[in-house]
Amino acid sequence: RSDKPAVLAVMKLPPFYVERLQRDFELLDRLHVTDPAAFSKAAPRIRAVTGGGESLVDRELMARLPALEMVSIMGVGYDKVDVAAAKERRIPVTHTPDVLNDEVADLAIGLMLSVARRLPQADRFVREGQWEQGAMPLARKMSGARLGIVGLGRIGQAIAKRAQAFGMSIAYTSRSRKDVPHDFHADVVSLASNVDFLVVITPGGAGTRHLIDAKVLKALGPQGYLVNVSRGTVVDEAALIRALQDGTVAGAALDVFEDEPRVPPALRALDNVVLTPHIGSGTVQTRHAMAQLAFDNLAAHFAGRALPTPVPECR
Ligand code: 8YV
Repeated sequence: RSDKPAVLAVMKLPPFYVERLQRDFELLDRLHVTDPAAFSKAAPRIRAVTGGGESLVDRELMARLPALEMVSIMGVGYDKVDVAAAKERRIPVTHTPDVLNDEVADLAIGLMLSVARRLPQADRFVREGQWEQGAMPLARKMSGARLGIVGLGRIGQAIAKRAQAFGMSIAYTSRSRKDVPHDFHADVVSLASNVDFLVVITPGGAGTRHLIDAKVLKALGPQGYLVNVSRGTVVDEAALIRALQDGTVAGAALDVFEDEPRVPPALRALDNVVLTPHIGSGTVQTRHAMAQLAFDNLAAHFAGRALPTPVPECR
């Protein structure tokens, strides 16, 4: 047993984050699920928890950690962290905003191009020798099309900046109007009615659950594309599958799903979708930057310094 502060990892962390943590902390790697007996023994001395953007850190887990002082999330989303429960015990929660803005925005643009120009299908078309039977059917243009962004936060604004370079018109809906040169829509149905691409980049959680539902998809229409790089919970997945099957919308590109890593077979069977496994921030450079920032938050707390990036509710 070391005299370093004990930190519980609640998800499988990347090796470079594990290595950095182990220099300064006693890292207990998912002990709460791998070894309940050892976890019960160690729980009274666990002083911090760290995990990813989809990690569950609920009231029940926190109640088992009487010495818990802080939660450091390696991700910008923290919708499965019970921040209210943490605040009741004056336990700060930190996350890793900004370092991944460009990465997620790049993927959103890549997904828009992929679903409109059918890039995965084109790749398969060549690989499967279908080209020998004739040309691929025509796709749809992205440059100059109308983009609607649901959630114009830091990542949403990075997406808008990229889309402007593609000559796209930009409209958005957000909790509040922003000081930006883009058309604001008070609700998502109004936005969906007036765009060709609807890109979802809101936070997850109860407040946005099924924000994109059958009504929104109908408004988006048979030449519209849905792109989701936020959280799977923001989209009513069953309604989306029906809309894709019956042509209510032209297609969808999804990086997040309601029950990751399980993706409904009906969705995986569709030809008018592009599916990626929650890789929004998934590059070496960006995940290293996220790990460094998650570590810096832990180090700051235990050194008694101001936290670099507390979540908005803990500022
Ligand atoms: C995950 C994400 O955090 O940043 C987020 O909110 O969704 C991802 O970047 C990723 O699994 C790294 O933990």
